[in-house]
Amino acid sequence: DGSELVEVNNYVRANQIDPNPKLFGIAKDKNIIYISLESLQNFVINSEMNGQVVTPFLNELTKDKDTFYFSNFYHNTGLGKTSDSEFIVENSLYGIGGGAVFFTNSGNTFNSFSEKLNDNGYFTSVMHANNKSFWNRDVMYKAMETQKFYDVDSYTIEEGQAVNWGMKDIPFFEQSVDHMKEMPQPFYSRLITLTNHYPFHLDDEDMFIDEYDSNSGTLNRYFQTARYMDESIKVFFEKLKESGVYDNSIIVMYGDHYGISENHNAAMSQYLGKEITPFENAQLQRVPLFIHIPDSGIGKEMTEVASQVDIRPTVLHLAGIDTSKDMQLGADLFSPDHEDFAILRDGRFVTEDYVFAANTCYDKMTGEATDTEACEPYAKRAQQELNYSDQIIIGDLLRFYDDKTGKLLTDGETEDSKDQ
Ligand code: GP9
Ligand code: MN
Repeated sequence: DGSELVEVNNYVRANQIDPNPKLFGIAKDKNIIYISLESLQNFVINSEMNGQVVTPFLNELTKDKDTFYFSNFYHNTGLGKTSDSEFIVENSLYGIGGGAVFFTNSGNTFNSFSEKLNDNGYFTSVMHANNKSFWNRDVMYKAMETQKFYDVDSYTIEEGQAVNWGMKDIPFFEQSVDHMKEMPQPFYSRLITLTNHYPFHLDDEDMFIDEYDSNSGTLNRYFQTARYMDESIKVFFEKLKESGVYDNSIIVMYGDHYGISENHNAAMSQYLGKEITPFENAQLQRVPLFIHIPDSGIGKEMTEVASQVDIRPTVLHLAGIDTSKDMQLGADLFSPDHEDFAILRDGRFVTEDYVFAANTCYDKMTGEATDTEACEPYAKRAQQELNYSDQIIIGDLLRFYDDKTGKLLTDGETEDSKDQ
């Protein structure tokens, strides 16, 4: 009957922090473009592989005056992979533990990012050149009130423009900009890339660097597809500038989840020149986050520990949209009060000083196991937060929450019954 929501609400309100007043509304009424960077892990950023730069364009952005680059940013995804990352950035909740929330809870009530933007005059969409029902996207997007899904049928795939899972990212981005030119503004669109996906195959003409030389073909090819992704983003920025849409937009790009699993630890260890301990594996769950605000001149590298649940409040605040009544578990990354804390879906977590993995508390500076007690208070909170997220989703608790007023509807009313 919604009474579980009382405790969840108390937790959310107790952890709520104020936005940074200097940045609140800095991107008001601008288009918001999200780019989901398929399988892109942070270890390739500002790195070389056998003397070859892997992500030259993104590397420039890490130093760009209009770009915030978050270098200690973690994904929160579980079995739902890309779809989990979509769920997380839309709702600032975690996916569910044992499956993909896009399949298990697509009938729920949500107070999504898209819904908030709709309410603030935005046209909202997702662009992804795959079958619309993959990951149950068509159904879930309706539940999250995304107004349009530009799926594979919105793209023309010419001879030579598909590889691996489908349409190559470069033509995908080119055609996506053409769609953007037709959209009512301001718009929010989430572009989901595809080429840098396991098993990381490319046509010869798209290989801009050589393969790596480990015993893992997967890791060897990953550097090449990551390099291709970098090129595709460069093309996207160029096209967007030509179209005129760029000047009135902000661009938020994030890695969706890891690309290289633990099955490739030996090869990873060869590349990184160190053993892949549980500590290192947790650190490999970092994905890049870029927030690009054209002509702002305020960009810099941000080193706070953060994760995907933080994107929703951060971007809404940049757009000047209040989230103080929202049932969200992330926090504004620009708030002076943002806490260094990232919770992974499997219960691992990272703080300013510690990494907790394989039931071991690691000292972050040394990577050595330390006293478990140091991690204990955080471990409780990590479990609690994941539990609250699960409760909200499994109990479909947002039915009982009026996000306009912050009122809990615990007496038999629901969001739907109220509107009738
Ligand atoms: C499929 C794409 C890849 O449409 O988003 O999904 P993933 O396997 O990464 O979850
Ligand atoms: Mn993915």
